Amino acid sequence: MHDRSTIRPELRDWILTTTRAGHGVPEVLRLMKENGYDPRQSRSIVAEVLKLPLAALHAATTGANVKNSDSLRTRHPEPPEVVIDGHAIGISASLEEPSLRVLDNLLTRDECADLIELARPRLQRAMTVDTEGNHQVDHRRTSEGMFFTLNELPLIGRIEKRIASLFDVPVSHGEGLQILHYLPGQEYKPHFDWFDPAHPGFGVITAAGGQRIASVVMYLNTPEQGGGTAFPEVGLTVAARRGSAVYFAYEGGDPNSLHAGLPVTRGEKWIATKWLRERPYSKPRKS
Ligand SMILES: O=C(O)CCC(=O)C(=O)O
Repeated sequence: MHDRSTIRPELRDWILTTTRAGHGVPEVLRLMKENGYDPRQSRSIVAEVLKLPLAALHAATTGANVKNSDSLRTRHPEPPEVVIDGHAIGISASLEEPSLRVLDNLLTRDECADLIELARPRLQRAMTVDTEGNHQVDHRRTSEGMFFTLNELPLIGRIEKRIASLFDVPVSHGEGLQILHYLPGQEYKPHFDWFDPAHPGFGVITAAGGQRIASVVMYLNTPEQGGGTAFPEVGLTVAARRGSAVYFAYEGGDPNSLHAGLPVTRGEKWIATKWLRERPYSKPRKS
């Protein structure tokens, strides 16, 4: 990912002036290459300056089929309440850019408690995925976590089916449910959940399931203080409340989907995260 703070102001101005003068992105990239810029880095810089989805820009300039999800756009529930299998889920807030919904009562109190107790003995330092597709310890992510496999237990299968019905994305497109536990001071600094097509490991990370298209962060408890999920590009912080969740979609790599797990300042925080892919990620073990 390109760090926006490192883009020189003169370069930013030149990109804006050149595109406003009618030159297309491929022309801008060609000129940058002529001036010694690495093409991958240029794509990332241009996407950042023009606020373009990086994946779409990558496809437009390389012909790569990085986004194959037109037939699978996540559908967002619009009414204030949706009932799935007798379970009523409220929608208390929504945004369009990024596509974001705050959902109340996605999980019951018992489901939250059971997920925590099932995960507790299996917790390990949470990792991130590096540019080669390997899992790594990362100072930006200081919580502990674990993964359930798809449909590992009836409880997991039930939650996965609920999410699939709510967003109209098949269960098989989901990664295994991840549980994270944060203690005071622990956090997950701002990041994107989608994978940058400019990174060398993109092919490896997306070989199964393709690109990530949406995330559902479910809060399993209410921290005493802190621990919300912040979306700094749109000035929104979603409070962590037991049973509620924030869903956000970023098909095409929406820069507004930048988000962070804010530090817990008192108490602890437990979440369950489901990442959805554009294609089947794995087959459920049981039906
Ligand atoms: O802890 C949170 O609120 C956000 C977690 C998160 O961003 C993630 O797991 O990708």
